[in-house]
Amino acid sequence: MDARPTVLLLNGPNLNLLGRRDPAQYGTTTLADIEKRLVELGGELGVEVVCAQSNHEGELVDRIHAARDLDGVVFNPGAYAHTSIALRDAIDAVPTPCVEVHISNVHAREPFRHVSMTAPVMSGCVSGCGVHGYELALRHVVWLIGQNG
Ligand code: DHK
Repeated sequence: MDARPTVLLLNGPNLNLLGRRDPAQYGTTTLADIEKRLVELGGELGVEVVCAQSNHEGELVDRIHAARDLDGVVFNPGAYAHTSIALRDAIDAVPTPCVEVHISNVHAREPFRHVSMTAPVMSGCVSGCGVHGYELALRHVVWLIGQNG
């Protein structure tokens, strides 16, 4: 039986296109590469990383609700970070620590990206560190699990 804590790596809309989408902003690493690396890093840090991506707000809400039974979440909500009160409320409703990731520096981009609906209910935020931000977020989630456990 696997008693390791479980962390969900969740990616929102358009992040399935990573590697092909606007490489100047998001780089050339694919989502499959990121997921593989996080599963590997999770192994090194003693957690199991499970991965999901959806382009649909309601499905992301359902994934966050289901994360109630998990130990942590690393979440890039994509554009929904800037618009979704539903996702904000879902994260707020679930006690599992959730860390927000943005690959790009959203504060250096268009004004509509400067606001995050979800950030105030997150256990931390990483923005502008490229895909390395996912690793930073996972390390922070694992640290939080250690604090809470
Ligand atoms: C990803 C997106 O899809 C955008 O809508 C956000 C974020 C930024 C990122 O940097 O990972 O504005």
